[in-house]
Amino acid sequence: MNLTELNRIATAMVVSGKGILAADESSGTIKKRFDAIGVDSTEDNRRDYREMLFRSREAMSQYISGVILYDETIWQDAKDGTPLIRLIEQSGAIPGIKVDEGTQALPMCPGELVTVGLDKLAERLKKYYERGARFAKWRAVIDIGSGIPSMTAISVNAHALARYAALCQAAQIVPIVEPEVLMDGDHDIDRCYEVTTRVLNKTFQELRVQRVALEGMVLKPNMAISGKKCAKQASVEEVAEKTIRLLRACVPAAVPGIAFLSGGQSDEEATAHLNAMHKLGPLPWGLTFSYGRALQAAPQKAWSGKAENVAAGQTAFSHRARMNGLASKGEWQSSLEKKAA
Ligand code: 5MM
Repeated sequence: MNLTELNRIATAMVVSGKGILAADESSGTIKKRFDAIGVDSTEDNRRDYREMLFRSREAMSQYISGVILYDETIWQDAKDGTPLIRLIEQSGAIPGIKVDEGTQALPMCPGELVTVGLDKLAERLKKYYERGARFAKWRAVIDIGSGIPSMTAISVNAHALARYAALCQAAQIVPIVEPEVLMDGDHDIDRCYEVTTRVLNKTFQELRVQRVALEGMVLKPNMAISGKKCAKQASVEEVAEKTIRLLRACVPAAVPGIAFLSGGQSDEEATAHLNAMHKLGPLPWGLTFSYGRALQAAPQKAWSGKAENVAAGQTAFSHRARMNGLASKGEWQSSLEKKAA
């Protein structure tokens, strides 16, 4: 393992002013997204959509540091025969790959999930590296509800995340470690804070036990935020203050960077929260976005599966990427959204 090189890549992934495009929707998830805009989820449509994003010159070269791909996409060619992964490299962004194989029910723990995909992972990572992937992603899902999460669910998911991260580093690939505490419930921000603290502490304990080099990884956490169904929604300032307090307590400064998931926040909320956190610096790590929905909802709608809408889709993507790029420096203002509307 060349730790200097892993650290160089991890640092580039979280460079100020840029962030990560999470375009790694599995077949089931992209179908849901396409259903919402009335587009059939065919291989060609998935290719056309992602090609539109990766050919967005302004967004990709100025505001996107890396792209997380799904297995299908990393082997797919653009319409003109150029591999999609080469489009990403040509823009100056770093290609990455989702390597988990989704979730399964966790035995003995009703309602809880464990992420799978460790079998043969070493072989798969070798192939992805040869294809050009320089980082990977594995997402654990922790739900908050009555009597959950159990310590069992937190432990087995942390263990799997650390197993994955160690295998990545041995294959010279930077692991994005994503323990996502869902924001779907009716819990308040303090419950999210408490559960996320337990999840991050256990995750870093496992990473240490399994000898993962913290200097060669990126953390992708949720923010400390109210559940979507909670009657009392925390303000932007409270989310920023509690998230930074939580991360300072749980994430060692050796970690080069943190790139948030958006988790179901609206586009503008996700941007405003990241921006507000940068008002609370200086911070010991790079702090940016690794958004899926909060970067792609607008371009998906603008594109709607029509070739004549490609330019509109790219404009919408570039706008969201620029807004989040500014937020990653604490330079975003809501008036910039209105001007563009
Ligand atoms: C893009 O969505 C990713 C893949 O999800 P599935 O495996 O369920 O299809 C997801 O892991 C994503 O990378 C993160 O959750 C961040 O996305 P959001 O939409 O929460 O920003």
